[in-house]
Amino acid sequence: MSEELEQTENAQGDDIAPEMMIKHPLQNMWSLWFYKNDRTKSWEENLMEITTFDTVEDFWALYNHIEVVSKIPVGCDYALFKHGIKPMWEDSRNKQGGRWLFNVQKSQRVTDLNNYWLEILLCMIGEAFDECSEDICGAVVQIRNKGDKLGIWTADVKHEDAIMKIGRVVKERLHIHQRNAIGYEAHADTQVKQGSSTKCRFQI
Ligand code: MGP
Repeated sequence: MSEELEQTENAQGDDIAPEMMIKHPLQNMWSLWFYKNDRTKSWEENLMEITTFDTVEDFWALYNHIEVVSKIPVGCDYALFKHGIKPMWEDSRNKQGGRWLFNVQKSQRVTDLNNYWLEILLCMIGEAFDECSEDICGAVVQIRNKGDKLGIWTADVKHEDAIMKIGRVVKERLHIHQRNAIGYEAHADTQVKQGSSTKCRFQI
């Protein structure tokens, strides 16, 4: 009986083309994080690692399963980081780094934010920055009443060439107009900022 079952399984397997059975691997393994805005907990306690994937198919399964960014509650974040890097300044692979920051007006939450976020995810998992993809740590989208934010986190503020290339590629892929400048902030500056804005190390 068990031999029959084995044969049946083999017969079924033979009918499926190999390319339909093998998932398409990504160059890196990625983890999705969610930051829940719960005032009774500390910032770090509110941060949860949801799941990890390393194939194209698993990325889409996850993306199609979770709530789109524009519908998550105000005060919450999604973050997608290379597996093993926590989406926080303190992680050893973020410590020396910073982020390109895109401020997205509230009115664009419905029209543009979901597409911007998806495009950033595809740039990262598709390694769209060529040799500079090494410098990518991850990205964060933050839903805020004062205006939503997209941050692309890179490894080292001293790697100017990689930072500039990453900024240029993202700006182009998001179709951000030339005249709308974006800034790159060092995490070290963001952490000690006074007031509402942080000085930019680079602009593009
Ligand atoms: P935020 O959530 O990045 O931005 O940081 P928000 O809510 O728009 O607030 P604003 O200050 O930028 O106007 C809010 C607060 O969360 C920070 O002031 C920190 O207290 C905490 N926080 C944010 N990050 C990214 C970190 C982090 O990486 N590590 C730690 N320890 N706290 C963080």
